[in-house]
Amino acid sequence: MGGAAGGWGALKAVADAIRGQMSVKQDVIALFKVNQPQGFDCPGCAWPDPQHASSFEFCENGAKAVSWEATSKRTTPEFFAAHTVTELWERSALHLEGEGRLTHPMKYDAATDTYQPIEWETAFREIGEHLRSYDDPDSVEFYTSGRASNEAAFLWQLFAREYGTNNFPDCSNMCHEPTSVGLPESIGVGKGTVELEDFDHCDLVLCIGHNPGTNHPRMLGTLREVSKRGATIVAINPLRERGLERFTSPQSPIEMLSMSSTELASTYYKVRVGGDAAMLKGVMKILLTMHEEALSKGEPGVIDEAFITEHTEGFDALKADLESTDWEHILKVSGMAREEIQHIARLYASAERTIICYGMGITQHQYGTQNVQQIANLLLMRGNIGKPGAGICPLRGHSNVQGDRTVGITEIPPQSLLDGIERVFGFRPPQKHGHGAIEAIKAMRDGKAKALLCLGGNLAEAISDPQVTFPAMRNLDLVVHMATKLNRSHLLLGKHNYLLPVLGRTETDVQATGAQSVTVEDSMSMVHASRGSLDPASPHLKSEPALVASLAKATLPDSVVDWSAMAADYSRIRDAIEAVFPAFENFNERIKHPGGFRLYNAASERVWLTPSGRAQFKVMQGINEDPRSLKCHDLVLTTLRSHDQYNTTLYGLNDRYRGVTGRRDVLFINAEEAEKRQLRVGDRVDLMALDPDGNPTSRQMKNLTIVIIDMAPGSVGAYYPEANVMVPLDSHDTKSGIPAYKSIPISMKRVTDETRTTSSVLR
Ligand SMILES: Nc1nc2c(c(=O)[nH]1)N[C@H]1C(S)=C(S)[C@@H](COP(=O)(O)OP(=O)(O)OC[C@H]3O[C@@H](n4cnc5c(=O)[nH]c(N)nc54)[C@H](O)[C@@H]3O)O[C@H]1N2
Ligand SMILES: Nc1nc2c(c(=O)[nH]1)N[C@H]1C(S)=C(S)[C@@H](COP(=O)(O)OP(=O)(O)OC[C@H]3O[C@@H](n4cnc5c(=O)[nH]c(N)nc54)[C@H](O)[C@@H]3O)O[C@H]1N2
Ligand SMILES: [Mo]
Repeated sequence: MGGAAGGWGALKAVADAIRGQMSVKQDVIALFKVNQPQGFDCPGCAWPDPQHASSFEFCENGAKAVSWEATSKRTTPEFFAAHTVTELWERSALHLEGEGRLTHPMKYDAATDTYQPIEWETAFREIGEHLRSYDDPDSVEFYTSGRASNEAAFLWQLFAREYGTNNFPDCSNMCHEPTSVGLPESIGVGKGTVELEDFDHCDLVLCIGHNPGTNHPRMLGTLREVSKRGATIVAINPLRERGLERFTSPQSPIEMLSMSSTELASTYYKVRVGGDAAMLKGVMKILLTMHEEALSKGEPGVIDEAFITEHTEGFDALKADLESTDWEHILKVSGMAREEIQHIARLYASAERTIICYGMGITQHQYGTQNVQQIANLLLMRGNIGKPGAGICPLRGHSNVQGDRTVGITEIPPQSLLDGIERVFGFRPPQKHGHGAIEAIKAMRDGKAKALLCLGGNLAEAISDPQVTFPAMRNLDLVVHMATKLNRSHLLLGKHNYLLPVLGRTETDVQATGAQSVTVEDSMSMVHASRGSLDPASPHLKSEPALVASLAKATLPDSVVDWSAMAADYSRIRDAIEAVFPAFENFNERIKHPGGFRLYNAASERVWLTPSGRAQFKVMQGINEDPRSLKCHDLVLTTLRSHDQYNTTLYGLNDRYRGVTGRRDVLFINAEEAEKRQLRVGDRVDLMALDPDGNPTSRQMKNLTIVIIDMAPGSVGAYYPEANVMVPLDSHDTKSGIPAYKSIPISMKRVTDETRTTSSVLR
């Protein structure tokens, strides 16, 4: 611990990761082409690239993601022949993916309990036959993880819709769904409104509930520039995250050599887990008071009344809600002092241009959608949307999770999408809403779902409640995974199981008309091309678009879509995307421009695509983000990513900035809370999840080791995905359905020698 984020430590960490996973020659070529005009899009995160970057933007975790994919290790048919699925199930996530890239299409053989190689054509034919045998297309679930390119995702949704369903559970349901649901109601678009350039002009950046040092490391470069320019950065997070405090830039030789670093957040506030809405309401309440006081002294007010009158609706209702919220309640739920909230309000009131960035700390709550809307309220109060240097900035997760939504991966299809598909392809897609991730698991649990097809990801481990999810998946008739590496989802067997290997971003993709590029959309609506340069991990791999097209052809013999033509030439897929979505006008031309192009974002232009044509202040009932845990009590558990992980992919067992090495079986807690319970570093505890009445349930995490960390009172943290055993399937946002991964009421018990059991978490 102790040092700044980035710097030499980051370089060493990359070197360590690379040594284990790939040969040096390839890595140099690969890394230098990441996020370059001619290179491939970094699979690490969705932070945009500076438009005119001529040199390679270094990022430790991007380099890890690339080396993980470009590894020389292989999970071959020989490997599968040597290990039964029962045996593999006992292995950790680290060891499953650690075997390297999948090389052959495989089918599960129950007699030997192993995956066996299968010819591609046989696999397609069999899967097609299974899919045609089901009476109800809504008994099939089409899952998408956010690495899929626009081209793959577009074909995927087209296939599912021609097959007859809108069942699109996807990783977005577990990630930024509150943004996709909340922001359209507030500002008429379900995306962020800022561009990278806005960071050159802002006076204030509020970073709420995200951890860029680990999850969006390239953002630190941007924050560093903001800080050097003298603008203010405020972090609001239950945990003091090293990466948000200071940063040594690997791009800056001077900082590297002098071992100095740039201070990032000038102020760091530790909000209680689940206390953001209370904090935001507190800030807005103070703004109201400041405004009245200023006006009474004849000074200009701090609320932008002209903007509110011209552009918005609902301000009076918001005001009434804020006035009726009492301070005692705000301070209790936020865990912050009134002076701290006042300080944030003053900084905000004196900044001409403010950007608010947020991540999973805001979205993954029972009121995640309302949380997002409180952020929009705060920005709208001072006209901070739709002007340079200001706006809302949700940090998307997977590198193309936003693009997948844009090109049609949604269980709630808008009319324009359905009309577009009918206009272009001549078939009428189903209108009925389909399943999101939670609904899909419930359909499997209840025996209503027959088949699950996954375009990437690791749904079983990513979603809440493995106690329900694992057996639910074993109920299926057909399971098809398209993946780069082996993970636990692939070992949850239905009756018929196929594991199909795909090309990764880093690899060349050659189809009938030659080498292909795909496209992705970053967090700021920039769409650009991505072209791999490494040799494929195996000659038997298929690209995702080609694989989806083959599945569609095998399933829909009377299809009206020319799948072969699109798979042979991805520019034909882009033509189709453009025809369905007018925002992609001139698509193939515009991606030739280095850096790509920005999709039209109405809210950025102060055009509000809400029913009334105005931005909406949205009132949230109460201030507790997790109303079902209102009765609680002392401790709320949040779930976190370590520095050595990419979602359910574990690169290793270290969490460098938080000072954890070699293990994941830890519980983060602050010194005072530990002391209250007479716990010291290294002591062991069992956690019990509480029901809404505060009674312990059978959901437990056993034998976690105490790690003392600078963290808000009443808050504790453990790692995702292990902590998902603590989250019931029905604990989710009432509006968007996102699992409430980030506020789990718990109690804990010290482990003594008599009560000690083995931890299920890696150590
Ligand atoms: N290296 C790496 N990069 C990644 C990923 C990865 O796993 N590894 N995952 C990708 C994906 S899919 C996503 S969605 C993003 C995730 O990126 P983040 O949004 O940064 O994700 P998390 O690590 O889940 O949590 C973020 C922060 O929320 C804080 N937090 C927890 N509970 C609360 C709360 O109640 N309130 C507030 N204000 N804060 C809280 C935690 O302390 C933590 O610092 O990153 C993407 N990039
Ligand atoms: N408790 C808790 N749970 C959470 C979260 C949390 O913060 N806390 N975060 C949630 C979030 S934000 C998300 S996004 C989800 C993540 O959910 P997912 O997106 O489903 O999960 P990943 O772990 O990203 O998926 C990893 C797998 O993707 C496959 N893969 C990798 N690259 C490719 C590729 O290029 N193509 C294909 N076809 N496959 C590929 C590999 O086989 C790898 O094993 O988890 C959610 N779950
Ligand atoms: Mo995510």
